Amino acid sequence: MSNRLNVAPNDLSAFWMPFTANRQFKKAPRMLVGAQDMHYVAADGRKILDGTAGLWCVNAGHCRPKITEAIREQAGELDYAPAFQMGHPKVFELANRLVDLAPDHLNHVMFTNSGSESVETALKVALAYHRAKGNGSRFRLIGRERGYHGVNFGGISVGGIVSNRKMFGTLLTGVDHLPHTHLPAKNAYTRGEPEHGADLADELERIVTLHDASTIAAVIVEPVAGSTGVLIPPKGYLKRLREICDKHGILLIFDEVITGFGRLGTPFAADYFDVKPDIVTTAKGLTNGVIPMGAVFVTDEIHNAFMTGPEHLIEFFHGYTYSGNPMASAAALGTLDTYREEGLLTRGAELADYWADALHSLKDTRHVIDIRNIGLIGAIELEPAAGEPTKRAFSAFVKAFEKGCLIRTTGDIIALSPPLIIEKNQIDELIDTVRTVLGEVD
Ligand code: PXG
Repeated sequence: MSNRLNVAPNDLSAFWMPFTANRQFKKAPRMLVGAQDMHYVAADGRKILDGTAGLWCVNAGHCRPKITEAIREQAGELDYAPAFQMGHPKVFELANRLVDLAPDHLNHVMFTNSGSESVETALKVALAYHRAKGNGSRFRLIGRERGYHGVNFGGISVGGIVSNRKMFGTLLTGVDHLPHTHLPAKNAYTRGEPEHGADLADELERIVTLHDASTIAAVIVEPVAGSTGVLIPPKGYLKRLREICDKHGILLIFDEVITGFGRLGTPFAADYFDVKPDIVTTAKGLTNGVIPMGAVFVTDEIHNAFMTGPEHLIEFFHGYTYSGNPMASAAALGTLDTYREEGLLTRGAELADYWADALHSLKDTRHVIDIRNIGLIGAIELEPAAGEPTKRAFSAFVKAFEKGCLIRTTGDIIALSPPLIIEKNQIDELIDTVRTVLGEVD
């Protein structure tokens, strides 16, 4: 570890931190100064067990050698190549590797720099696809209550988390929302996919009846809703959505920014649920979180709809300066190598039962009102403190950090999503810490 370990910045006010209680943080900062495998190192030198894979992204664990080396080499070889009208070999190699890994029907990929950009890209592809096919009247985008699709305008429009939307005016027009699938009265403490709620997919029929199918371009959902506090789709729900979309010529977009790259014990959630989305958005685990990058997968049908007209013309007016840039491409290739060599994209399936047992052992712990799990994702929902929603979970988060574990909270829900390299004794440590912390918070 470097000798910078104990050096704390002396002024914290300049940096307006994202999605952070800035004033609370700056009074008692939680600084991370190092990381290796399953652990962070805090500024006071303590090792912190990472129960959240950073922000759901460090799937292979921290500072993995293949990834570090790939970045180091790339930085000295080709730093940047223009993304438009020029190419470099690694981005093509990456695209090939990714479509090999993705479900069979997804054969083309575009690159972005974040999950939010992947979502904007997917929504724009959906609209433009219909227009290219002569169906320009399909302009509506359907999201879902409690959905999280990043923070850009398209994403918050189809998203369904009120605090992410309410400050920002009219958003996109022509958007409607499916109901969320959280049915605690019927499904509390379910292991894996809940029994009740597949019929909520039929709400799409109601939306189609209201707006007419000829106005609807796409439906976007997270296969497992993450940020809102882990809502696992009821059995049969996603297949039903697919059927209704097919019936009405509507594209189905899976936002796999969290579920992509092994989180459920399969490479993608589309594999886990055996559903074929038309478009899949990813980011996070694509580069193990090390360098920002996202990827959007599409079918041949969508891709080929654009490959018309004179060949010297740009087919799709969209892209970013850093789309598929060499450093991110190298990081992604190093990440895919690491996943493959260590079998990480299916390791979640091997650990899923142990993980589920450990989580559900918290059932009778103080404050707990529901526990949910799938793959290597877990959620522990707490009874909110009277009159002070979110405070109890936030206190648990702060206390867990003091006790050497990084957990994540959203509202009064603790969400856990450790790196896929976690060992069973570390699962025990994480869950025991949560148990202790819940015994201590008011
Ligand atoms: N879609 C989904 C499904 C996501 O989970 C994004 C899009 C946006 O990705 P970017 O890279 O633009 O942040 C996300 C991001 C949390 C948490 O703790 C979740 C996300 C980001 C930060 C925190 O739940 N998801």
